[in-house]
Amino acid sequence: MQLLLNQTSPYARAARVTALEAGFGERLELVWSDPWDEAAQLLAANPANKVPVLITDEGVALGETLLICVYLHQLAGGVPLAAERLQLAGLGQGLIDAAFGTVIARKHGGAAQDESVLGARRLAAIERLLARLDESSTLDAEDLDFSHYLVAVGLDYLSFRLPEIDWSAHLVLVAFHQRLLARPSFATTAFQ
Ligand SMILES: N[C@@H](CCC(=O)N[C@@H](CS)C(=O)NCC(=O)O)C(=O)O
Repeated sequence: MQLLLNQTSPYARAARVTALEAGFGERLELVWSDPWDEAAQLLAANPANKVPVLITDEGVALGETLLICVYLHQLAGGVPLAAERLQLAGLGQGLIDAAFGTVIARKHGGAAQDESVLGARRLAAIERLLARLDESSTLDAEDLDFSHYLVAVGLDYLSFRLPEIDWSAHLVLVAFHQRLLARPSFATTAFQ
C-alpha cells in the first residue's frame, strides 16, 4: 500500500495514524507529495489534487480521509463502528475542516479572511465543535478507533497552526489530547 501525504496535512496525519494503529506500518510506503506543486503522481492518483490518497495493494487510489480510514479499519478486521463513533468521526473531521479552512484562507488571502462571512463561520464552528466534543462520552474509551484519531489530530492541528485559539478550559479535551499524543503513532507523525 502507498500513502500520498505531506507532513503538515491534518487529513494525511489522521490517515497515517489510522494505518499505524491498524498495524500496517511495515506495509505502508509513504509517498511525500505536495498538492501545491502539481505533483504528477498525486494528480494521476487523485484529480482533486488533494492529500491524502491511499493506493491499495490492488492499485485502487482512494481519496478522502474518512473513506481511507474506513477502508483501513475494515482491512484490519475492525467491526463496523456504532453510530456514536461515526458521530465522533464527523465532529473530528468537522474540526479539521474548519481549522484547515481557516489556515489556508489566511495563507492565500491574509488575516482579513477571518473577518469575512465564511471566515467568521469557520471560527464559530471551531468554538462550537470544541464545546460539543468536550461533552462527548466516547472520548474516554479504551478501544480507540479512527474517530478518536481524527479528533486528536484536529486538536493537535489547532495547537500547531492556530495557537491563539485557547481551548485549555475544555478539560476533557486537554486530557484526551495528552493521552493520544503519548501514543507512538502520534509521536511518529508529529507536525513539524
Ligand atoms: N476532503 C478531503 C480534504 C483533503 C485536503 O484538503 N487536503 C489538503 C492538504 S491538508 C490538500 O491537499 N489541499 C490541496 C488543495 O486543496 O488543492 C479529505 O478529507 O481528505
